[in-house]
Amino acid sequence: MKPISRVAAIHDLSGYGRCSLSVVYPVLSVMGIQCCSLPTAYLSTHTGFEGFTFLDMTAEMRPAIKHWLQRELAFDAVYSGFLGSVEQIDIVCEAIDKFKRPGMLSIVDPVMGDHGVPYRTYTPEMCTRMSVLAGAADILTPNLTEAAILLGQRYEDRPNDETGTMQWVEALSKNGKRSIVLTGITTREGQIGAAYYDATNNTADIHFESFVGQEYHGTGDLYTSVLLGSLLHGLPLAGAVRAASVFVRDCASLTWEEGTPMQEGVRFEALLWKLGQHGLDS
Ligand code: PXL
Repeated sequence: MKPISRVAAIHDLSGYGRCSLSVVYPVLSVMGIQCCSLPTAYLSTHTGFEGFTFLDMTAEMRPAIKHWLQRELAFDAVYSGFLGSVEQIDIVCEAIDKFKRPGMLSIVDPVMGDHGVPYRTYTPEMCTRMSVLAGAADILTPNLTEAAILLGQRYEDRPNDETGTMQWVEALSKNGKRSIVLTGITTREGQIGAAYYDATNNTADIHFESFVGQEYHGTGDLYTSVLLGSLLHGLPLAGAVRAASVFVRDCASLTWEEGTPMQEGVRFEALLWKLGQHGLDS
């Protein structure tokens, strides 16, 4: 049997609302991957609900990393998402640096906002500094809002055709130095796409799936978790993009049919078994 892959997952824990660790953990686990969490914050719900509580975990993070290093834990990937303070950007950079070893993947989801609007806890300083963390990533998975912030462009000036989209992907890749998966591409009627560049084999394309109903909270976390799980199972980036796109489409479709409100996130639980098949196959 293949040795188990292990991921250091640096995200918030939102008690209610299906995002971040509440999504990352089940997805990686069902894919047969060990998930070790380093929570950036605890929130009663994600930031899309009124009145959420927010406990910043910054003070706990360096001691936790130190302990992991003392234990000589080795990770196949360091995977970061929603961060709770500007200092955490440096902490994640340090973690990537300290856990770096041949074959270790750093995958950074530069979570900052959606539809041109930063999330409520993200300060302008955090958004500016996020480009430092992006610089440490082997794979960066922004949506169009985050891509605009990283490129210093206005969201209103986002590309509206495939040529322009690929120019943004190229600019994000810093001359082909890192792989990019740019999500939420809506250049085709009734479809949603992910534009990608694979720095390991210099290939780029856009993968489209049918767009069902509406967008849901936490789909970015679901998407990147399936992407990472697939990569750790040995799929090339193109195959991982396909796997993540198909799974998120299936979950969104089920959620739409059930009429679940968008704040609740996508109903992935009912379909997790599909990812389990993938884990057992390899
Ligand atoms: O899915 C991104 C995300 C992660 N964590 C928190 C959020 C959001 C998006 O709203 O609020 C707390």
